Amino acid sequence: MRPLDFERFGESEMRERAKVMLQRFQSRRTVRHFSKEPLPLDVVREAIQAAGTAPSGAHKQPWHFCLITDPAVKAKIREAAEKEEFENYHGRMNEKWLEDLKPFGTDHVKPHLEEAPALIAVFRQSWSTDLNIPNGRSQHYYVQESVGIACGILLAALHECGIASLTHTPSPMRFLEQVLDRPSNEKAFLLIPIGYPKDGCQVPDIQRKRFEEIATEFHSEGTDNNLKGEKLQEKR
Ligand code: IYR
Repeated sequence: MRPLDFERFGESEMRERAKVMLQRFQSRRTVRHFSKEPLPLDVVREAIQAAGTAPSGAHKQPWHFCLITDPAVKAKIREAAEKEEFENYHGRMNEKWLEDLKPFGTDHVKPHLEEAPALIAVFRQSWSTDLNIPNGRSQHYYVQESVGIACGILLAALHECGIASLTHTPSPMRFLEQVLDRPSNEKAFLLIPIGYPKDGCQVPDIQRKRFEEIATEFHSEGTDNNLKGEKLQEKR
């Protein structure tokens, strides 16, 4: 154990930061049309390093990130992803699912897997090698949760640095383990094309749920915690 380094802000600074923070998050959009322009990879590496700060079960850090710019590897990934996605869009996904996807205009053709200047393939590790323990295998815990959080941080970090991303889930994703020659303890988790949006890039006109729709609060009677927005401002 060592003392925590924690930066404590005054409440007005917290509110200012919260406003700026929320505006930044609200402006993040999933992008499906990328410019071929290359990215500064040092920036991408820092975003991956930020993803690696995610909390994880027993601090096992059960993730691995492959950063791919090689056109030959991207082409292989596109070919394999389109093969799986063809099956998905032509039989594996049911009517309702296809209907739900219509507004997003997706299909099995995935040009972004080659056009995006880089792909990040995220792998989850169900265990790792540790020669200091009897069977040489270190168990991992809450792997899905941990890697999910790391991916959330990755998307936020990329956005913060001005890089657009697409969370792509070709399914099944086993081909990524083969194409990228990953060890047997790793399973593909998410494929994230990244880059700058293509000129004139369009995105679906979606609305995000309001706070009241996504949150329920529980507070005791007669505390400030029961006051919302304007009333709280009045009181202060
Ligand atoms: N994995 C497919 C299908 C797909 C599924 C959902 I749910 C989406 O939100 C988007 C796409 C694809 O990537 O096209």
